[in-house]
Order: sequence, then C-alpha cells, then structure tokens
Amino acid sequence: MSLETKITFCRICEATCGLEVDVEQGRVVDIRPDKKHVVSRGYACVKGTRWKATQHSPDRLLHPMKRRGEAWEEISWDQAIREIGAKIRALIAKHGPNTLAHFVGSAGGAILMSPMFRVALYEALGTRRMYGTGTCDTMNKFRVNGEMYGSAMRLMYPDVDNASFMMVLGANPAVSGNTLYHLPRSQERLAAIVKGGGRVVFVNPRRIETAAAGEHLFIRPDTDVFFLAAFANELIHKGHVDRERVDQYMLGFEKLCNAVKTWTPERQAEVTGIPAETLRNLVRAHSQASARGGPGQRGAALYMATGVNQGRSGSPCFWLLEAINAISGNLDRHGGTLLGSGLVDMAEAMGELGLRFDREDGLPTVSGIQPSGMLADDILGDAPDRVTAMIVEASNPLLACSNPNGRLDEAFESLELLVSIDIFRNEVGSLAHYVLPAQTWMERPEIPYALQSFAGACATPYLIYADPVLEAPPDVRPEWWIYVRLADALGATLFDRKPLSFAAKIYARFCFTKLGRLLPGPEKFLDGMLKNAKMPGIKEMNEKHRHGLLLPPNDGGNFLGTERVLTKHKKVDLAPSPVVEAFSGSVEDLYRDEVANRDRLKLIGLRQIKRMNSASSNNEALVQETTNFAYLNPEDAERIGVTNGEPVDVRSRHGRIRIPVRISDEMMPRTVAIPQCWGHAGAEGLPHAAAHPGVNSNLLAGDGPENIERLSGMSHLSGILIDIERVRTIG
Ligand SMILES: Nc1nc2c(c(=O)[nH]1)N[C@H]1C(S)=C(S)[C@@H](COP(=O)(O)OP(=O)(O)OC[C@H]3O[C@@H](n4cnc5c(=O)[nH]c(N)nc54)[C@H](O)[C@@H]3O)O[C@H]1N2
Ligand SMILES: Nc1nc2c(c(=O)[nH]1)N[C@H]1C(S)=C(S)[C@@H](COP(=O)(O)OP(=O)(O)OC[C@H]3O[C@@H](n4cnc5c(=O)[nH]c(N)nc54)[C@H](O)[C@@H]3O)O[C@H]1N2
Ligand code: SF4
Ligand SMILES: [Mo]
Repeated sequence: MSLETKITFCRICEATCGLEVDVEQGRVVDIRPDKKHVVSRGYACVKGTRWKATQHSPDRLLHPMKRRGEAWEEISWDQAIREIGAKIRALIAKHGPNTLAHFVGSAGGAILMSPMFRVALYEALGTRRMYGTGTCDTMNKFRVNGEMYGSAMRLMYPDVDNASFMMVLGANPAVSGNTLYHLPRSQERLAAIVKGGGRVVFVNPRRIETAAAGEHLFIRPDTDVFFLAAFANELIHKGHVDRERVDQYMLGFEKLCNAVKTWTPERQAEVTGIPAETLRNLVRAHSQASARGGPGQRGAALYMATGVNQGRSGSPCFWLLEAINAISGNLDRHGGTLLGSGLVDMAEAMGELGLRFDREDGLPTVSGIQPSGMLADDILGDAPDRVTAMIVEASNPLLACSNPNGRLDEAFESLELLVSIDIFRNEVGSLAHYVLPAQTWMERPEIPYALQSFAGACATPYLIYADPVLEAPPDVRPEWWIYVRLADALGATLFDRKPLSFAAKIYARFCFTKLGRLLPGPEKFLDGMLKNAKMPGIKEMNEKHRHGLLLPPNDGGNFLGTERVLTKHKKVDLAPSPVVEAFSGSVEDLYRDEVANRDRLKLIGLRQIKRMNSASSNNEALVQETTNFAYLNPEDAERIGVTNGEPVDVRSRHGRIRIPVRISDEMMPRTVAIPQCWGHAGAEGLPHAAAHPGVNSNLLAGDGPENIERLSGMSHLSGILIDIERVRTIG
C-alpha cells in the first residue's frame, strides 16, 4: 500500500486543530498541522503532531483483559460482557441500582457517540451515580447558566475578534487550547485586540504564556470573588450600566447591586493583591470599550476558566462575571459575549439531565454529574446503597481528583467490581477487575467536541467532519458499543423505547462480525445528524469541505428577548437566589479567612504544553523529564532556604508530598504551582510514564463536603493552603 495523506482534526483538547496525517500500511508515518483548515490554519501543538507514539504504542490495550490475582488474562468480548453483566446484576440485586457508579473523564468529552448510550444505560438501570471530571473543571458554569439563563447549555463566549477590551481570569489558552470556548489561534486573536488599540488583561497568580498577548496582573489564588464583586460594584457605582437593556431584558438588578455594595476597590485590594487604583482603571477601560455608538461598535468581554472554577467560589465568581457582561450591555452584542447555536439545541436535548438534589448530603447533581470529591465517601461509607461497582471511561481519577493522602486509591481498591474503558491500562486500570480496550480518536468518524458542535461556543462558527484515519485494531471497540452490549446483558431497555433498544442491541451483536461490518456504521448516524440540522451530509463534507466549512458569523442580537432565554420569565436573572445566598452567606467568612492567611503559601495547578492531563505521559516523544516540580517565587525560595532542583516537603491539611523545586519569577509571591496529573508510579500499563513518574499534587487536595463548592459540586483544587519545608539531609 502506498503512502496516503488524510485530513482530519485532533481531538486531544478542545482546540480541535486541523491535521494532515501520512498513513502507510495502516500506520501513521507523519502528522502535520493542516494549513488549509478553515480556523486553525496551520496551527497544531506537539501533543497533536507527536500523537504517533501514543497511537502505535506497544502498551496500547488491544484485547479485553481480566485480572487473575497479580496477573492479567486476555479474554473475549463475550466473556467480558457476560461476566461484568452478571456481577452488576448480583450487586444491584443486593444493594439496589445506585451501587453501580460511572466515572467519565475529559477524553470522554471528545467522543460524540458515547454519552448518548452511556446515559441511556445508566438511566435504564435507574442509578443516579454518574460522576466525572466535570466537577474538576466547569460544573459551576453549568449551574450558573441554568440559574441565569434557564439552561446549563446557554453558554456565552467572548466575541474576541470584535472586542476592544478583554479580561481573562484563570485560563491559559496558549497552552490549554481553552475550555468551553473554542478559540483556535487564541494567542494571535487576543494580541490582535491590542494591535487594534484595545486592551487584553490576564488576571492570574502566574505570569502565563498567553500573557505575552497583552497585560498581566497577579492575583492571589482563590480571591477572584472579591475582585469581581468590587469590579461589579465599581461599575454600578460609576453608572456604567446599560439601564435600557437591563430594564427590558433582565431581572434582579437591585438585588445584584445590594449584594456587591460593600465591595470597594480598597477592600478587595487587601486580599487580592490588585491595587484599588488598578481596578478603577480597568473598570474605566472596560466601560469605554463598552460604550456604544462609536466607530466599529467594539465591545468588552470578561472570560474565566479552570483556575477560578476550581476555587471555593467558582459559582459566585461566574455569576459575577456574567452579571458584569450583562449589565454593561455587552451580553448578546457584537464585540461582547455571544450565544452560539449548535447542530441541535443542547438545552433541549439535555432537558432531563438538568439539576437534581438527590443526595443525602444536599450536594447537587449538575448536568447529571455528581461531585467527584464525594466519590471516596460514597464508596467507603456505610449507606445501604454505597458504591460497590464502577465503570470508568476515559479517565484516571486517582491522579486527576482530590485524593487526600491516597484515600481514593483505598476506595477504588475496595470496590467489588471496577471496569476501566481506556486505550491504556492506567492507574485505575491497574486496580481494575476488567480493562476494556477503546478506539482512539484516529479510529473514529467524528464531528468535533460535543460542546463545540452542540453548544456552539465557537469564536468562528464552522463545521467539520472527519472519517477515521486508521482502521481500529480488530478487538477494540467504541464506547457506545460497550454500553449497548452491557444493556443487552443486563436486560435494560435503552431510551425507554423497546423497539429502538431492541434494534440497537441486535445491531451491536452483529456489527463487528464479518458480515456486520458491511452494515452502515456511526458514519451513517453522523450523516443523519448533519442533515437533520440542514447541513451538508458527510459525503459532501468529504468531497467539498475536508478542511472545514465556515458558517455565517454570529453577530449577536439573537438571545435577549427571544425564546432562547429559558428562564420562567424569559428574562436574564441577574441575581438568582441560590447563588446570591451562597455568595452573601460565605463571602465575609472567606474574606476573614483570606486576611488571616495572607502570609501563607497557596497551591495552584499548571498545565504544560507537552502533557494532556495524565493521558500523554506514556508518550516518549513528549515526556522526557522524570518529574514535575513545585514552582515558586525567588522570595519564597529564599525564605524557605531552597535552591533550584532541591526537594521540599509540601504539606496541606489533607496530605503530604515530596517534590523538587524550580524557582521562577513567573510565580506570584506566596503562590506555588505544581503541574497536576503526574505521579505515575502505580501504572502497570504505562511503563514510560512509570519511569518518569513525578508526584501527584492532588494528594494535597481535600475531599468530602467541606472541600466541595455547594452550588455546583466542584472540587476545591486551586488555592489550597500549604506549608513547605526543605528536606533536611541526615548527618
Ligand atoms: N497542554 C494541555 N492542554 C490542556 C490540558 C492539559 O492538561 N494540558 N487539559 C485540558 C483540560 S481537561 C481543561 S479543563 C482545559 C483547561 O483550560 P484552562 O482553563 O485554560 O486551564 P489552565 O491552563 O490550567 O489555566 C488555568 C489558569 O488559572 C490560573 N489560576 C489558578 N488559580 C487561580 C485563581 O485562583 N485565580 C485566577 N485568576 N487564576 C488562577 C493558573 O495559573 C492557570 O494559568 O485545558 C485542556 N487543555
Ligand atoms: N490539582 C489539579 N487537579 C486537576 C486539574 C487541575 O487543574 N489541578 N484539572 C482537572 C481537570 S480540568 C480534569 S479534566 C482532570 C483530568 O483528568 P482525566 O479526565 O481523568 O484525564 P486523564 O488523566 O488524562 O485520563 C484520560 C484517560 O483517557 C484515556 N483515553 C484517551 N483517549 C481515549 C478514548 O478515546 N477513549 C477512552 N475510553 N479512553 C481514552 C487516556 O488513556 C487516559 O487514561 O484533572 C483534574 N485534576
Ligand atoms: S492537543 Fe494540540 S494539536 Fe491537538 S487540538 Fe489541542 S492544541 Fe490542537
Ligand atoms: Mo478538564
């Protein structure tokens, strides 16, 4: 077979960059950025271009495996499904359906077909226990969107190309590719605002890579809530409010004013480290950019992401941020923040999956996801329906989630059934009873990330479809197929519709047989989905739009005052009671806490360009360093008495680790950053990662209700108080 070049898009992160892949005899030879991709236009990072080592890794899972004591045995799919099904049946008979849990990770967010069948299976079985890394990254946004706009999936995004002021809190798009906001070539587009005479301000405890595109302001970790409250107050106080829009389209303005009225620029400065005058100046610049009627009608937008979401006030922060965007007249406006439209309206599709309060501890289930910070309690507790069985899809929660001193490992070890659906045997797989091999993104047909195609949070609206680049190894299976086969084994009716469920099961029984492979596959399903949305089908996409099809730009003006506002009154709620009450009930205590701990060190995370959470750590083309480091400011290093490369002991209320330091003035004083999702010593199936293990910083994070944000179930993973001591050498 000769060399063939295929056009596809990367699915490692939400940037979904276009790629050109040379393939020969079913193997990747080379991966390059696709210069003709309509939005990434020749940008791709090393995780995408060096994917070959992961794709063809000798450690890849190629068959279902079953644990026998210390050893692993290859088994058939029939045996795997039969045995897992029987075990689930027995456990449900004994403890009830809630004893079966599910955990889905970030890589699961890129798989288009899986969620439909996963949710259908769990709903059919009547279990409420679905967990995910969503409560490590963004559930606060979903909760607040629901409160303010009537649905989790009313997800606004900055109109970056038309804004003349942007403030970015707790995100580092140049490295991360962003989250819940599809902004390819982010650095260049942010820098263009500055070139056009505008301002871009990054508010972050670390001077991040993206900050080269604009200005940078240090903020003490987990104090954004005071900064944003003061920003809102100052804006209101100075009269920079678009009263007409507020009166016409919004409710709760007075309540909002009331909630923030004590937060002066001076008061926030005490704990955030951002001087009062700097805040006033920012509000001034923001309101100038928001003023209408000038040439070009530029606007202003505030955006926040993971660093703020993972604090103790993720939901209040997002509420304040959205309220600022709204009252300043920037919501639903060119150059402000916009609501996109996806192929289907996710708000409607998600209907049933909204907000639930079905836990005894009163913590919410947001968008169908329970708090991952309760997982150890839910497994180790003594409730009659405690979790005894769990299926983990595309995740490595032992490294990703709060795991105080290894408590989550202990919990997972105690499970009666643990199944990992993955492309490798990671930490969870090492403890599992069964590991089930999944396809990689190169082996699936797809349209991009669910959030991009469906919520439409896309700075440039476009459509793309990719055929599989490679044929999957014969014994690996897509996730959706595993769920349908399990439904079959468990006698569960999918989608509450017997004929449809029956058809799906029959299809799944045969589609991987020799004859079955001739049946139409997921491509047909995606084709139907595109055509349903009045888009070209996959044939036309392949023939005419391999590099993507630009869709009409979003000019705003399509949300306020329309049916798309899904609150009861069809107006934006600027002061939803649960959020305002949570804010008002906690903010003074948090402030006192900040003042009391002003001199202590706080821990934050750090994403690195060569690592995708823990998923790329076995890729020898990406990972050469044997450890991660604790990054600290020269001032702090001097006080502690450490030099570059020396190990230190880091302690929190929850755990303790030992890690070498790197001294860097990128760090704000009293802030320590440790790249997360390292600590691979326990990964049997990841030998390269195990030889380059690093340290798991989440051993320092707490779990249980007091470490979870009560509105959204988000874990407190950023801004954790720590103490550092140099390691004393003996003798
Ligand atoms: N290379 C790479 N890309 C990735 C990932 C990866 O692991 N590696 N992971 C992917 C995933 S799962 C996600 S969710 C996205 C996340 O995408 P982003 O949200 O952009 O995540 P980070 O790059 O971690 O940026 C968070 C920033 O918050 C800052 N920060 C920490 N605490 C605070 C705080 O209290 N206040 C403020 N204002 N800032 C704070 C940190 O210094 C950091 O720069 O990235 C995705 N892309
Ligand atoms: N302290 C701290 N902790 C954090 C964060 C932080 O900023 N700070 N970030 C948090 C965030 S935002 C997240 S999302 C989590 C990340 O945590 P996870 O979402 O659990 O991510 P990974 O550890 O990379 O695990 C992904 C797994 O999916 C597998 N995989 C890859 N592709 C596929 C596929 O197509 N199918 C299947 N079935 N498996 C696949 C990989 O082999 C890997 O084992 O970490 C969280 N933890
Ligand atoms: S991992 Fe890199 S190449 Fe892949 S989508 Fe993200 S930024 Fe693009
Ligand atoms: Mo994430």
